[in-house]
Amino acid sequence: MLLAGKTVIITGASRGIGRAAAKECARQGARVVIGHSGSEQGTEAARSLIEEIAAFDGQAIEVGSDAADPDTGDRLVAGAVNAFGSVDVFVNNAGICPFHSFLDMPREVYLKTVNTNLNGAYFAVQAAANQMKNQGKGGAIIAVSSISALVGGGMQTHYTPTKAGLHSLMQSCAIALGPYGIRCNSVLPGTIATDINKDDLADEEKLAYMTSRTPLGRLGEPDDVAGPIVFLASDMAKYVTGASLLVDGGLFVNLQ
Ligand code: NAD
Ligand code: RM4
Repeated sequence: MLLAGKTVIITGASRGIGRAAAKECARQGARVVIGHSGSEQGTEAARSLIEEIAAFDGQAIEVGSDAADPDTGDRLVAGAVNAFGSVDVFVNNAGICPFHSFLDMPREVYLKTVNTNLNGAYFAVQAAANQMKNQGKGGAIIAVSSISALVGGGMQTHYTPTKAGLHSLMQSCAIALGPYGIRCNSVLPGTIATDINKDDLADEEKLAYMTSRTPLGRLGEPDDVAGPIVFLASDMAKYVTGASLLVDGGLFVNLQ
């Protein structure tokens, strides 16, 4: 029960990495706020997650609000405070990666990616941090960045800068929020099989290539990222701030 008594907000928690993290946080005793886009599909998925969590006597609520909207952070914090009375952990996970070539990148695809992955995240982190500061007992903020914060990627010129941005945001927020006991870290997943890359990895050659580049010999699963998120959220990591944790099966270090 590493997170007993804590309230955890996770954005993009209706599926993929966010869903696995939400479930593990609840298993570890946290009360969870499931952030999702507010679409019909997102709402349905969030409700099914609440049921899964309730099945082991965990507590969760859902808040639907577009991650790109600068007001979403305020809505998530209000939802958490109304339901559970506090915000102790904020996990910024929502993200998109509509794979596209650079020279003909449509402006709207670029702007949607940056607004969803980074601009909305900035204001959400700010909202969560202000709530934690006002509570006066510290907290933990975790950004789901990526291995792509450190290296470039084909068809990802719009995406990798957002992941580098989140990584950098956590470093600077660690300085800004350290005096309030609020720790800020990022996890850098490698290639995790989820909806975000389902089409990209439907190409069997690409799938075999990414798998062969990974020393642990397999792609990641959402659950592989949940433990590291719980660790950074928990008091086990009480002196860890401004750090980033690769969760990539060794992909990053595998030059040759
Ligand atoms: P996913 O597509 O399964 O999940 C993305 C989540 O973000 C979903 O819950 C989705 O509803 C939510 N989301 C998307 N747009 C949103 C919006 N406008 N408003 C609110 N929510 C929105 O993919 P995933 O792999 O679980 O991605 C989660 C995070 O992990 C992303 O930030 C992604 O960049 C990051 N990541 C993924 C991988 C990977 O290989 N899968 C690797 C590194 C980092
Ligand atoms: C990650 C990384 C993965 C890719 C996903 C979409 O950050 O680049 O390889 O599949 O994004």
